[in-house]
Amino acid sequence: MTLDTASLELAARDARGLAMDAIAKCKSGHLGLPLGAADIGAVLFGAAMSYHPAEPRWLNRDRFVLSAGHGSMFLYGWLHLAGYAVSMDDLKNFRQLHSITPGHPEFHETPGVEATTGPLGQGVSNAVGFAISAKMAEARFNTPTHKIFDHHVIALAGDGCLQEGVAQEASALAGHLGLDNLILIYDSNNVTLDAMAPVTQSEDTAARYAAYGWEVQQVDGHDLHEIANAVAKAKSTASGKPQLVIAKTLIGKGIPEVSGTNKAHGEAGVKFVAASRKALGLPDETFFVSSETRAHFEKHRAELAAAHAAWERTYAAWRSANAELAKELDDALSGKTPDLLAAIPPFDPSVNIATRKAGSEVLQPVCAAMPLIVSGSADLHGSTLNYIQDGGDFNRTNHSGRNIHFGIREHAMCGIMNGIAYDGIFRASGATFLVFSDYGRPSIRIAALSHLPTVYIFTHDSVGVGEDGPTHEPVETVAALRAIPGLDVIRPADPEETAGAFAAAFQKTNGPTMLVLSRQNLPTLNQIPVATRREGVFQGGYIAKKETAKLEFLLLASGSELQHAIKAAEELGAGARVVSMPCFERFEAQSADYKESVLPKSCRKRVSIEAGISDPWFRYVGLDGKTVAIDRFGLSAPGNIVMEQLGITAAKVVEAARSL
Ligand SMILES: Cc1ncc(C[n+]2csc(CCOP(=O)(O)OP(=O)(O)O)c2C)c(N)n1
Repeated sequence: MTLDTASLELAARDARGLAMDAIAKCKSGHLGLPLGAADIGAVLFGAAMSYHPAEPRWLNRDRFVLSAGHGSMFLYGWLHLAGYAVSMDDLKNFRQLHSITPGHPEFHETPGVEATTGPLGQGVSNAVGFAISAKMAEARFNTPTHKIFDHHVIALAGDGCLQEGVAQEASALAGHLGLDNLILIYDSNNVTLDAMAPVTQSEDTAARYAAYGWEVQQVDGHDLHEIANAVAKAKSTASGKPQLVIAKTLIGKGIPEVSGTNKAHGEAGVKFVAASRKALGLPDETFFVSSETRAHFEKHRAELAAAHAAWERTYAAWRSANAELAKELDDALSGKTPDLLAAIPPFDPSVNIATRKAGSEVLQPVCAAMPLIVSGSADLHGSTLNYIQDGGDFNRTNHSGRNIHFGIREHAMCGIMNGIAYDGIFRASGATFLVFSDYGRPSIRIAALSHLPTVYIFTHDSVGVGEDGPTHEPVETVAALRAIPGLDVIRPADPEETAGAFAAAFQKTNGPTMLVLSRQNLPTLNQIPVATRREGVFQGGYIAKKETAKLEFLLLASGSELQHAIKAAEELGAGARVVSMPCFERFEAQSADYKESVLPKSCRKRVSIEAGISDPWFRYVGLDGKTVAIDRFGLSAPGNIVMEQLGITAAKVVEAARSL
């Protein structure tokens, strides 16, 4: 690659200036990375990466993930210079209300931002997800005549990201899967936040990644040629290995008073900005970009546009030769989903099966109707039962497989699912035991924040797990998940509610859904019509058994406890109504009239039953009502005995109702 080093050096200087000015203006942010990694940015955006600013979501662009999200001004500065719709005013509004330049990069907010990053390590797992998505897209959509996907995924991560467990899990899996389309650039500056990095790390990162099965290069992160050569080599590798480029950098380069130390990390360098700008040769005018830098990017954009246009021709030819595949891709990108309930046959009413088993049966027609769903498990497919029967396994030699074996890496699984979802082509679902959702929670939270339509098929949902005991019995878990804004938590009661739950989850395109499924068998609730159970889930709460006299009691339940509420209502008599509440979030989204029709305010004698902590239910039972719940950890014994011991019975509901 011939490199216009003079222009790129100037561009790096201008990017440093923009970061200094934006951070000085708002008096907050992180100077260290944007200054230290400016030369890397110049090579990536000014020469090495393939992208098209006029179409930020161009299908075959190289994906760039700033895993070290605290260095957000790095990304905003380079997106601006590259020609994305990030204006100088946007840079001036860094970290201000409703700006498109928020404190940390947020997906959906800024053109060119591929992922929400800031919680360290997440971006590395996202990048692995992007790389898996790319491999799957190549396998599914490329043909011998037309290659429409052949892009790379490039992530920039610091010491903090690489220290995090999620990155370690994801990196190990990337090596195992041989994701040679992934390039991780390690901004190795020997500094973290509190101190110099050696205070907290002494491992040999090159050896660690080599041991994971990566190819490792080391460069001077300020030498444009070295960086460019390393990226070019990484892009053209035939090793079948993911690529780590360790770039040795000076954090805060350009502000000598703080550079190379942990003082450079945040905004401490701001007070030296005026002198530093001068020393870099920047004029007094702030938010300055030289005409040479503008000219460089104009020329570069024209080259990129030519490459994009060439790809467009291939793409058009591919579309006309592969109408069905093109429609499949269009539907995926536009979030079009079929009517899934119509695709799921009704269950035999005589079965008594666990909702995880019902889920397994529902998943098959759902995946037939939506061919781009992928389903993974953290080494528990045998228990979570979310294996796509005719889907094959995704592995280093089969990129068409729809079942992903994540290994015992729950956090990485959830982060990788986010990466697949950011890419927007495949629908990511993943599974483990519900109690281990805590291991993936940071990524689940980001899926909700970023409106990603990920689907978690998490089983073994209560103390009904039984013999494995309290370590494996969720008690506070469902409540804690309900606390995440935008996450639909659906806990179905029987096979037909499970059908509704899966359909609702995969038809939702603007946020994640947690399916909470039982390990133990449950009765099929045939006294409620099939359509009521299925469609009731979409509304989140519905009348499962209507009173036949004046309304006296409202009994609310979710999942495996709905059977007890129904039994209790039979004992309490004609004035008792049972409300199934599989999903609080969906119920809250209904109209006030609908909610009132299900839970009339006039009825204050309310009892809830759920095999979990009582807290979430006070919202519905109010000050006058009672909860039948488990406000302690579980027990190691057969599940039915644990339930009985902890008072999750119809008798307790009757007792609570009669005490009101
Ligand atoms: C999960 C998580 N923990 C803590 C933080 C707070 N934090 C932000 S940056 C940082 C230090 C990062 O060090 P490094 O990756 O080396 O970045 P650099 O100092 O080079 O900018 C910390 C602890 C965070 N953003 N995410």
